[in-house]
Amino acid sequence: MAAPHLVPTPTSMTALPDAAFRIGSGAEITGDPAAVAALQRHLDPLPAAPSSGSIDLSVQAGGPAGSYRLAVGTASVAVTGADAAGLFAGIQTLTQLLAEGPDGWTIPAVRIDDAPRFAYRGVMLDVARHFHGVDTVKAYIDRASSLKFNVLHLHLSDDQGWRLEILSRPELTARAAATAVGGDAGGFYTQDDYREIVAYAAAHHMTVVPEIDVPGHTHAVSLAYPELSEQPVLSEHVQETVAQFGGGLPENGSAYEGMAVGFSSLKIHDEETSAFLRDVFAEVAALTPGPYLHFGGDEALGTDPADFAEFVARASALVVATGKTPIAWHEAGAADGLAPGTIGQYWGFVSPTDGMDDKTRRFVAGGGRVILSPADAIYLDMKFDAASPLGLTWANGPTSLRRAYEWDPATVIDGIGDAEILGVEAPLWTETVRDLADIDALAFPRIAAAAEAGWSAPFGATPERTWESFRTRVAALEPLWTRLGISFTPVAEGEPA
Ligand code: TNX
Repeated sequence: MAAPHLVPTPTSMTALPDAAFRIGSGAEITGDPAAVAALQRHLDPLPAAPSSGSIDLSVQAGGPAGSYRLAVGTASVAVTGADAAGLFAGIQTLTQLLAEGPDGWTIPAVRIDDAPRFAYRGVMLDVARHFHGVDTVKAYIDRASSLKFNVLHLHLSDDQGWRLEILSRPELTARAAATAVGGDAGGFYTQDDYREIVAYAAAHHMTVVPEIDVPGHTHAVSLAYPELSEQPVLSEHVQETVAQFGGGLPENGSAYEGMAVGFSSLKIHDEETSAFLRDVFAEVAALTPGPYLHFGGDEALGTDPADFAEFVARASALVVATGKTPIAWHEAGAADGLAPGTIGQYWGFVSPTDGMDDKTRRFVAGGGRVILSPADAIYLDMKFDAASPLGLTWANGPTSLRRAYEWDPATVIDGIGDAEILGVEAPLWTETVRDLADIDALAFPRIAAAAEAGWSAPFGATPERTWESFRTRVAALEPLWTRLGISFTPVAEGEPA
């Protein structure tokens, strides 16, 4: 019996010799009502056909958090989650097992025991460089949750726009949300929109992590509250980016439509800035049921290191005061005085450079853990080959599907192994990404490699955790992705021989 093709590959799977379970859209599904509805949505498009038995979806406390067992026989299907998230994960597996053959749709006879390696399995969507509306975000939640991601990090503010309504600071969306990179239309989420995203994510067992990026990446604030902003620092890097990508130099008070980074900063020492952060963090925290609030801290290139350290220490304390656990990009690890337990998000390379690993280790010394987003492996906004029409190349050139796959979270930073790693996150920055089709073309199939890094056994630890196995398994998902309307890049195209 050849084993079915699954991504992320499960902890253990036994293909059974029994005849497959036959299924049609009218199949009888019993058990947990939310799970029944979730599976029903996947079966609805199938043709009506007699099923060979019933499908039961239930929660039975016992196994590790997020785990499930799945048993498919000729006459019955049972998915048992250790909790609701585990059951939902099991349904995603079931969806991948559905296959169309000469006799209609079937599920192969199989037993699976499966549990996630890491608790935090994230995707990030930058809705600041280009705004992506509620429907696009929901579509990305559908996609990510089908691969067992359980965190959606939204990058809600940047130089090019402020994307979340803040009632106590109304000028942010009134004056700083209308445009995007390249002069494209902007947009923002009302608080109701945001609640709708949070609820949709929760129904897909995903937690929303909101990011308000400070003290840099804040040019948009200068349009709304100029008194809070320093003048742009026009470094050589900024000038080079403008020369390469266009967009003009940033000027306070005018919308920024280019792609340069690192030129903007809030005023570090002003009490007004602290009051601003207090107001913004309070509203974002109140809207967000999840435990985390990300305060950015990356690429404050024009800010004096001592000022930066003072600022991120204060920002982390202000996040703690809202009752949330702070997350920051790894640069913030340089600061003494970060709130204990602050989580660091590493975005250096698979082989760390420039002391980025030192900064990341400091979060662990402070009682926090680490999220790994190595840019030259799982930045989904990198081109997959030099000819990709979309994407950037700064992270060691194009990132092939193979490079996205061949790394392991526990070997990126010395001293940071599974115990110190909260999880893995695949960011999608959107300087070049305008709509869902662009998102799909860059994210798929590489997002599947990130899913496996977050869920499955360590790279190389099992025969399935090899490039050869993954390449076959991920290509086998293409018919499912087609059915789901995903505009993926074909595996063969993303991975030239
Ligand atoms: C670096 S990664 C950034 C973003 C850019 C991205 C483009 C990080 C924390 N900052 O501001 O959008 O590169 O790939």
